[in-house]
Amino acid sequence: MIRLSTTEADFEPRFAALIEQARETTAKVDAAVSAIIADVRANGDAALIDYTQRFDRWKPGALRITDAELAEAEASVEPALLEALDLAAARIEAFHRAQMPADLEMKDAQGLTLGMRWGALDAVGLYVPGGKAAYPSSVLMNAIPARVAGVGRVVMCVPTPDGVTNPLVLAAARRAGVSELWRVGGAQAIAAMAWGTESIAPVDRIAGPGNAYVAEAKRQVFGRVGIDSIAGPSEVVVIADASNDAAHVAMDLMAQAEHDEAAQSILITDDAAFAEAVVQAVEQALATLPRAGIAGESWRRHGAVVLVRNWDEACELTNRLAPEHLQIMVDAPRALFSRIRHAGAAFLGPWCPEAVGDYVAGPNHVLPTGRSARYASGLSVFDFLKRTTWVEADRAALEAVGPAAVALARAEGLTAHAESVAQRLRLNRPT
Ligand code: HSO
Ligand code: ZN
Repeated sequence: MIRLSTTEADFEPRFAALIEQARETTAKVDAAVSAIIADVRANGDAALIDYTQRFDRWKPGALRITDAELAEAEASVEPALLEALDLAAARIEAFHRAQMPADLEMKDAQGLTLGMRWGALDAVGLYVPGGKAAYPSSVLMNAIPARVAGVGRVVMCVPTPDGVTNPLVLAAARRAGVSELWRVGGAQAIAAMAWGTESIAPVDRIAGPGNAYVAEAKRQVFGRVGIDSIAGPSEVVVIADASNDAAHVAMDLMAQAEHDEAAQSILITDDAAFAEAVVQAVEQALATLPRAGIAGESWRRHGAVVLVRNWDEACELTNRLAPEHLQIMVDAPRALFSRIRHAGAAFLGPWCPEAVGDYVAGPNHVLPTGRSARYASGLSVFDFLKRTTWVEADRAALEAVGPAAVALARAEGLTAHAESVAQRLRLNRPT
């Protein structure tokens, strides 16, 4: 963890170094991944079964997870947990429904009618990691926006290490309206969804997090299908004044840190004593947290406490960090938020820990990491929609705008373009 203060002479280079700090060690797996994709394309289901035997250490009888298996998995989950899933699913659905955009139609002064129509993708594939990052909450966050957008076929692939699937992941898939579930993981799952096999029909877009192999596979199938962003390690910036409870702020920082050794938690405050109280509270939290190994490593390697003179500085530094998550715990948090231009998701006030957004608030928890909030946004219904624009013109409208099109087409040397307009207008041909 580093301590920075904007009053120090070397603040700028140290803050710049914090921003540039490399947090992900991406293994070089491109050759291995292209071999897997080629194998799946050539051998289909047989390749999928082969890789499951090799990587998940068991031989699946059938690749598809049946409705009966889903029901059985769900029956094994505690009712209180199913209720929590239901509450989360309902809230996520309501917020994403409210995002649905309206079509556009306008008639302009020249008499053309112009429009833009939204439509859903036909089929999407969701990748859900197995192992330590098998989050049921992420199943809801990926699948619900797709369903709300109107996607007809939502396919999900999930690895089954040693033949075991997390029943809560399956229960979440059922609630989120996933239409097909396949016990296939890794780069081979991405290849199967992009290219199709005998049993898995190809999809149009693939979303969802995964390990280095999955991320590389998504890169390699991009173009054949659309993909969502490639997620990096999680991060949070907490802007807090001294009126806050240091232990609460410390736990907010640790909530992010416990995701991954490469996660990053940063506190920005205007009070030196409060900063030290939070640092101490972090040490206390680390003494008790079951994931202290991961969280402590993240905090030591990438954590930071930044002391600022005022909230103007806090806003400027936050905009430079463009964090995935931002908590604003000061008086009148909305006023400060209005000056933030780059953040994936913001949580306002002392009663709004980021974890509430991870599970039950309603907005998506799949968010831009690694400063990509400068140009990207969190997952939403827009990831599963596309636009078709349209134009309607009658003779009068074509007479109004056609001559300019003819002039431009002739200037570009594209005679058929020019003629397709000119003949309709019965203009004179060029000699
Ligand atoms: N904070 C993570 C999402 C998550 N947290 C899932 C808990 N489960 C990335 O936004
Ligand atoms: Zn989280």
